Amino acid sequence: MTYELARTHCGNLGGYLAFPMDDQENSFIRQLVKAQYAWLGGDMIGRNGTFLTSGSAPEGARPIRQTFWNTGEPNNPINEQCIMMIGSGKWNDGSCGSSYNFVCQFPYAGACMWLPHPAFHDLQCYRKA
Ligand SMILES: [Ca+2]
Repeated sequence: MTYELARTHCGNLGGYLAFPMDDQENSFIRQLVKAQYAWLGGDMIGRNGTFLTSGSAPEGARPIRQTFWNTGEPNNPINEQCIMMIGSGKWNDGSCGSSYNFVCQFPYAGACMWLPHPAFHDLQCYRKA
């Protein structure tokens, strides 16, 4: 899905597009998406060059504490305003309209029991500790 569709989809499930706030969470999401590209819940849409978390989290948009940009990234604030994880677990600023896998994060226990949703087999579940 595109970034916005992934974000909306996670919201409709009662969660939000997962965003790692530290190395442990980044490694965890990397394990879920394996070597595939995946959207993370961070973007600079409507902002002037500042990446924040997506704002779909219960806390709203938050500053990004720790970044894991790949070498040379972020490199395109005009056309690449959404954060994605590449296979290595590093981040890239990607084009928001591109379709990638994604991980939904849920702020409550038990959310993963019926996931992945059969209609969205790319969807992974991340139950926040
Ligand atoms: Ca880029």
